[in-house]
Amino acid sequence: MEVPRNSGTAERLYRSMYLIRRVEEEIIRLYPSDKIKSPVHLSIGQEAVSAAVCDHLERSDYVFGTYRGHALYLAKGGDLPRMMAELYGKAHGAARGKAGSMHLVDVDVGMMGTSAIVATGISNAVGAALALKMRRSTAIVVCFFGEGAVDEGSFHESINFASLKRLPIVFVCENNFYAIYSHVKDRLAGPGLVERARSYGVTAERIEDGDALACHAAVGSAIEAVRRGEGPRFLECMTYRWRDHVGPGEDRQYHYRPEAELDLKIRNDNLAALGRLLPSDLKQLIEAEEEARIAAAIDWAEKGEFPAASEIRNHVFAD
Ligand SMILES: Cc1ncc(C[n+]2csc(CCOP(=O)(O)OP(=O)(O)O)c2C)c(N)n1
Repeated sequence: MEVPRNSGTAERLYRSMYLIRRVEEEIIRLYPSDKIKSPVHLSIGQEAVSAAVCDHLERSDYVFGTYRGHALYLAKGGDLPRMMAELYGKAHGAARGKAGSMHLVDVDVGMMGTSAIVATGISNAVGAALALKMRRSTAIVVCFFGEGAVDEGSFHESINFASLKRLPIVFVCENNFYAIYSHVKDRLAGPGLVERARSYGVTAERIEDGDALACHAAVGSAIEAVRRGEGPRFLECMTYRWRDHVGPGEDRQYHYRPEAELDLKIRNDNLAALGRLLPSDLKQLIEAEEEARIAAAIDWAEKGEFPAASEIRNHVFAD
């Protein structure tokens, strides 16, 4: 990994990845207190993908994600205090305290929502891309999902339609190898994920893990192609989750993945590698600024009120 001549990219990526990492470490710290009233699916280890993709996006671009959505929400510029309040189930949370970690949303910055049902966000994202195209908007859509979603019918229907209509959408598949505790090689028939996307006439590429700046450059080319109107792209971004599928804990006790595999990924931490490229005073400044934001967000979440009982039926169904 080399520092680009414009080291602003490394700085922005480090700030975004550091924020995601530290917010999730705070979630781990707070979880035993039972103040967080929501299941959590952590992205520690996977920060580079959301940070790299969102660095190329405008506020007016849309993103759709999954229950593992903290990283995407934060990288797209979602409001941090409202995210923490949502995890606490508070009335001033991103979804008024009614949705929790798996349904983060901040439409003001184009974070259109996340879904707990595997692959369901993909068809929503394609619908949004169709709407943008019909309105002749210059904005694009990026849809995030895990490699498990590529086994679902919704993925195939959606990518076929997006290709047919040449919609302005990037499909970002975060391949962390495991769907819960099942390895991709035990689930995937055929040559691979990229080949599946290509079979629908979509330009597709695999981006290796381990170099946030290389990931940033590769996703940037794909996003620019979509912006030029060249139709959808599919990116298989290799990554790795360090923690359990769900919850704040480690999962070594389940023995579903080799410990050496996990240890190697932790040793080759993308965030630490990126941090080593920055001047130490700049790195410290970024960290101090983000720590202050995180502490303020937790404080705001803790002080807020729970929703009133009379709110229970509001904003659940459309009027
Ligand atoms: C349609 C559907 N089937 C099954 C589940 C249960 N489930 C929740 S997460 C998950 C694994 C998904 O793995 P992947 O798409 O690779 O994403 P990751 O959790 O690794 O981010 C499954 C099977 C679900 N939520 N929705």
